[in-house]
Amino acid sequence: MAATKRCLRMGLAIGLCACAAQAARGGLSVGINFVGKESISFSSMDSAETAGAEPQAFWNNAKSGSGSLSSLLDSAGRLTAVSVTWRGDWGFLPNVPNDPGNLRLMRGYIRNLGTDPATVTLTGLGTVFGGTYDVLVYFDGANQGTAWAADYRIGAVTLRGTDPANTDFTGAFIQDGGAGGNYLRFENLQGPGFTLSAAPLPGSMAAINAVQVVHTPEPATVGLLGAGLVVFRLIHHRARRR
Ligand SMILES: [Ca+2]
Repeated sequence: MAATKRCLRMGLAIGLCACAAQAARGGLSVGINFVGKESISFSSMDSAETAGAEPQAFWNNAKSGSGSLSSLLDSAGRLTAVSVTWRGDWGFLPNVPNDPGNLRLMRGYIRNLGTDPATVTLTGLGTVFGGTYDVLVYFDGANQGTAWAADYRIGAVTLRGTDPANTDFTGAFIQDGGAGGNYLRFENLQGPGFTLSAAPLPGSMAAINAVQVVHTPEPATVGLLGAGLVVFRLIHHRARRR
């Protein structure tokens, strides 16, 4: 009987550790800052600069119009198995000051390459994010007096992003729910990787200033962790009374 209880407690403890590890990934993210043409944007970020609608440090700087990076850093500064490849046009700047943090994040960007959409492909996410994750796509182009509208697509999900006329980023992140803004959020994605494409509507351009992958704990995991803690406390309480 005592051995059975010991096994039960050990099993619970192992389960709790697994749940806690999963929950601890909440808040973990991987961010890519598109610098564009560095010789005109000078917008590479230092690792200590915190930025984003989900604030994080250790942004990975993606320079030039096309390229790839491997072993991206996560928001805790650890090397990961995540890689990124991107392709787009470059050399443009919105009217955003080159100040540390959010402003610098939103300064350089890539955009559609002629009639080709801009594309960003991430791989290796399974080892970092395990379960589900959200993808935040930041956009602010040098559109001046013309609103730019573009379709941003990941898999079967397409979100419309509109950079309003005469509007450049001044420090406030605005999620575009249909009325314009400067970032979009793809929710509850799964799998080891994805390709984001950004295609402009006629007369527009499609900018990508940054991409951020944010781990989201599955609701079942959070519930299981809570229930597990209650059971663990009950068993512990009973054991102390005996
Ligand atoms: Ca703009």
